[in-house]
Amino acid sequence: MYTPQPENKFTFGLWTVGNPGRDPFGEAVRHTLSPVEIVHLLGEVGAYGVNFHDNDLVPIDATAAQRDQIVRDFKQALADTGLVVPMATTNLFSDPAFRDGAFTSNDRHVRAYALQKTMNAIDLGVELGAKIYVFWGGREGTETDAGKNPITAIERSREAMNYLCEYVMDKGYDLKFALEAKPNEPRGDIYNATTGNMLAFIQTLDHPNMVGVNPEVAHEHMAGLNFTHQVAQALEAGKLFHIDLNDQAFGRYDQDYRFGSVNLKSAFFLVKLLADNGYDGNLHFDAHAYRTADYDDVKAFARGCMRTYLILKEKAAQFKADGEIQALLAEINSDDGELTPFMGQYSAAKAAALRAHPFDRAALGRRGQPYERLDQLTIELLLGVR
Ligand code: GCO
Ligand code: MN
Ligand code: MN
Repeated sequence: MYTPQPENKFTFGLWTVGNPGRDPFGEAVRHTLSPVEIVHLLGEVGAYGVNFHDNDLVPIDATAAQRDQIVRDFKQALADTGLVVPMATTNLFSDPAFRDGAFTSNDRHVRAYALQKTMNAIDLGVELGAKIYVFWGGREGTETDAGKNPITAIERSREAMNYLCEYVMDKGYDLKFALEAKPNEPRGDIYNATTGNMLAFIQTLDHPNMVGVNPEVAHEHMAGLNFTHQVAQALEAGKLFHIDLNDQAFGRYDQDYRFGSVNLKSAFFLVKLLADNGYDGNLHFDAHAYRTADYDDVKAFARGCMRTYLILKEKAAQFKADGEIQALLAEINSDDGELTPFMGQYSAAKAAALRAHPFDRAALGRRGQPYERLDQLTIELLLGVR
């Protein structure tokens, strides 16, 4: 049953299952896997695709000849396993050069280097088949606002995005950008902290149609937000180009847990939203196995992400087919149609009719909604007793 299929478009980054378990308090606990080994591991667990930062694949100091050899080996691993590369991205946060950000750095040389590095990384991603290019501004932020002007930061971000959109057009690449927000970590504060910020920012770009968002569960939870609502706004705007799935307890450090492992109910509403609205993009698990895991347990982690998604998808279908739940929803949304003619598209005549309509405000306030019953049915469905 819950076996991942290519059409599910489940993907993992090289940096996810390949994470050796280093954290700010301790060293790596797992040996480092090569990109080729990671592709084989992902093939074994049934993933559809593998994503990477430029330097997950090609070390930052590699020579041109080393790069070509690495890319050849990687392509061979893709051919051997049937995996594809749907998304690529740039590491603009690990190297010390980016300690004060990349596109928003106060140092023009760093900003220019970030553009150069990204153009190279775009070429690499496109060569391997990527159609989506993610921008996560890991170090685009501050610890103190004394040193950086937040308005200048917005202007610099816009200049970089416009430049890179033009680069993609100039090269004739079939590539879209997906901007990923995060409120903090590794910086004290990161600019464009939420998906909502990103959606507003995109509309100010020269080529807004090329640019959408890549919301991540953990990032919106770190900001204390309802992830499903953030994703709904992106979907409604036609801007959900990619999604990063993982899990995260509210109020904690950046945890990157297995999808659905902490907030099962919100994970259900997310999967339901994506299913109900026909999202057919990649489902990328940007998560890490517990530091206690060995590579067998890492495989269990990866399988668990996909399995939970598929189980929740089945639960969403069950929700739709559940007579009692649907009857309650029909009751909740019942409408006698009486006021339809006064609403929708404005006209002076409608407004006049609406203003003349007598409302029984007290009666409106007496009407309750059976949300307790509906929510309990949802919980019982999730607990498997319906
Ligand atoms: C994080 C981010 C990253 C990005 C990745 C792709 O919290 O570190 O989620 O994993 O998604 O850099 O751009
Ligand atoms: Mn993250
Ligand atoms: Mn992410």
